[in-house]
Amino acid sequence: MSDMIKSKAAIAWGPGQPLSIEEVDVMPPKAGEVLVRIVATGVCHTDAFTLSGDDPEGNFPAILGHEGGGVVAAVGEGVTSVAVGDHVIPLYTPECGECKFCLSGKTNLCQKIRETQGKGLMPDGTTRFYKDGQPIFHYMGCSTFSEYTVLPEISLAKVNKEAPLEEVCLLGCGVTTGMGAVMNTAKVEEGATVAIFGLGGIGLSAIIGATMAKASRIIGIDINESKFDLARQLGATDCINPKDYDKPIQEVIVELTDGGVDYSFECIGNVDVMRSALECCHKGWGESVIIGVAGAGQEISTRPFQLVTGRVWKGSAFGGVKGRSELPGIVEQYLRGEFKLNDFITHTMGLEDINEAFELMHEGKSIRSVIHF
Ligand code: NAD
Ligand code: AHE
Ligand code: ZN
Ligand code: ZN
Repeated sequence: MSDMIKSKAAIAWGPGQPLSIEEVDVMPPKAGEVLVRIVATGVCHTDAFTLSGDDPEGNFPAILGHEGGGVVAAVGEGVTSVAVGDHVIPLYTPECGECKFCLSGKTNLCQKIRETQGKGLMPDGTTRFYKDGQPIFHYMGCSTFSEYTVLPEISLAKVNKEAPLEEVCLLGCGVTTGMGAVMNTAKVEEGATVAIFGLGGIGLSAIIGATMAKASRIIGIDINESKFDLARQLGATDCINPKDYDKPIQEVIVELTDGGVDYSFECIGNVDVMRSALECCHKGWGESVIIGVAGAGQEISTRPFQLVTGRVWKGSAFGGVKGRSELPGIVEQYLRGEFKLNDFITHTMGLEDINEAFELMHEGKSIRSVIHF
């Protein structure tokens, strides 16, 4: 394929501005790259975080979106692992299989293209998107808020065509992240006690993971009580609103759980809550996993004594999942009915209404809005 194509896309022209729906030019995929027609994409809080201007890596103008599902429309020279017509999920955490990180077996954080990806560029240092000749940046290597997007081959998981892309797009970020943080990062075991801070798409997925892991107690914490019904349906045993207490929420949880939980997860991006999440863990062994993304310049703190006395602080990106080798299997689990995705889809809309998806998120009215192209 050698011609550029026209694509409907939502452009983020600058921080804090609504997205603008425009027609962009998409250049053909170069060697090792793939053109994908996006069928559906979720809107994750990280898209809003970058749009807000808080992301130190935010580049503008850009096409945001990183929770998509699509169909391969064309392949560049040398691409062998996917073909036209394959169903794919874009990966913001690629898997090259040959970098030091991939070979370590200790992390899913492939670094092969991380530098250019963080600059909003393809691995060769250029962009495939233009508007009236002006280059538009890629985002997280995905840019799923465009009908057509170009990705490196290593940033695509090929998945079963039976799976509805309008639902499994959520496995491109939110659901995989929450479930994976519980299963892969923390490795929650049967009978463990768990606290999950923030019951959006990520926190609710962490509840699914904790339920699958047969945790004995799953405490959901949120300041928006409208999230509690679904949290309970998915397996939360307790739902707590910190605003109902006149003492720090970590003290409440420590009292409720005879000394603290075995595992906690921060799914908000609030550094004060990250501290609470660590400090509600049991002395001697409790582990707290940070999933939420905090803005530029923010830092976490606690008394080192919290760690000296055995609590562990760690983080998780994309649930520790290696996208190309593991995501297709997670799609199969979904197809076998091991977990549901439609519970999360509170709203669907066309790309022209994407700003409404951001408003619903900020108002706390949605879990996931899914954009259908
Ligand atoms: P969301 O907006 O859907 O959910 C956040 C939830 O936190 C909401 O229910 C909100 O009411 C609640 N909340 C806000 N402030 C709170 C507080 N002080 N105490 C208790 N609850 C509070 O967001 P999401 O899409 O679920 O994403 C959650 C976070 O995870 C974001 O920071 C996002 O950037 C991050 N994230 C990280 C990864 C990763 O790989 N590490 C992946 C996806 C998302
Ligand atoms: N660019 C930000 C950090 C953003 C961040 O932490 N992203 C997560 C994924 S969030 C998905 O919704 C991630 O995977 N991080 C690992 C990585 O390599 O980006 C900043 O602070 O600079
Ligand atoms: Zn995300
Ligand atoms: Zn790699």
